[in-house]
Amino acid sequence: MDLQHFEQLKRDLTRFMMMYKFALEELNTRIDILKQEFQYIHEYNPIEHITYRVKSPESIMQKVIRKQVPFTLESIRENIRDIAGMRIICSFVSDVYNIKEMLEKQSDLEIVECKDYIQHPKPNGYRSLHLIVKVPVFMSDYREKVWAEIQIRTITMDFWASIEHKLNYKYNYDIPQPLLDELKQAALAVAELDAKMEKINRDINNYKATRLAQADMEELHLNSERFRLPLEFLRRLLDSQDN
Ligand code: 0O2
Repeated sequence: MDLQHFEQLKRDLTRFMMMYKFALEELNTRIDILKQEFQYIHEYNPIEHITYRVKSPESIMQKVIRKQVPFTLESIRENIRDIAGMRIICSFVSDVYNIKEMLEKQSDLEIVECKDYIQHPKPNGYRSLHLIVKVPVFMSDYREKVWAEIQIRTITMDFWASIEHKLNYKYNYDIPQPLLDELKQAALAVAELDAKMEKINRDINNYKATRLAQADMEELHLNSERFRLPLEFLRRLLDSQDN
């Protein structure tokens, strides 16, 4: 290959990778707005943290070979749908589905596929919710829809997945059976912990709802003016009605 061709190819590749970077930045802005809006309205933040990455060329190549798709940029663009990858980590399982619902409401974000490994864990115990989406990226003279994968999971699911990933790396994807069994047990324990935390979350929400109702009772609204109503005042009035 001559130098001119090589430089052209490098330019094409840079442009190719750049689109995924832009798609992730676009997604990140959207998620950040959702997060802030949720915080304002519900005084609660469902997102612990977010990470994102553009898949490395090495990793793209391995996946192209594994999936046996043609080695052209067009084919890679169409067939490898997780070159742009975002991971959203939440505290509770209900948050995972709340975030999914919020994303579904964004009309220009196309959710093409949802892989629910929470309802249907992988045989090794892996749990997470994966959304395969098409993100609109606006360039100066055109708009492109870019494939991206959004993984949404709880802190504990993420902890399990990172340990399993490290072990696979260490054992070169040939983890000994006893360790695989232990990992599966750990995945079940994680699912149990998530269910317990979810119950605590429900209790906290119920408590908050009662407190809100109570706070409302403690105030009298007259047009734009608010008057504090001491509980004692209410109690005395109620007592006098009873007599
Ligand atoms: P990396 O390094 O995270 O990018 P498909 O694309 O549908 O043909 P694929 O890619 O197997 O097939 O889809 P799937 O099942 O949705 O998995 C995509 C990603 O989910 C993986 O990306 C991992 O990040 C994660 N994942 C899936 N299964 C497991 C698992 O058993 N353990 C862990 N730790 N992570 C998992 P990559 O490309 O494999 O790697």
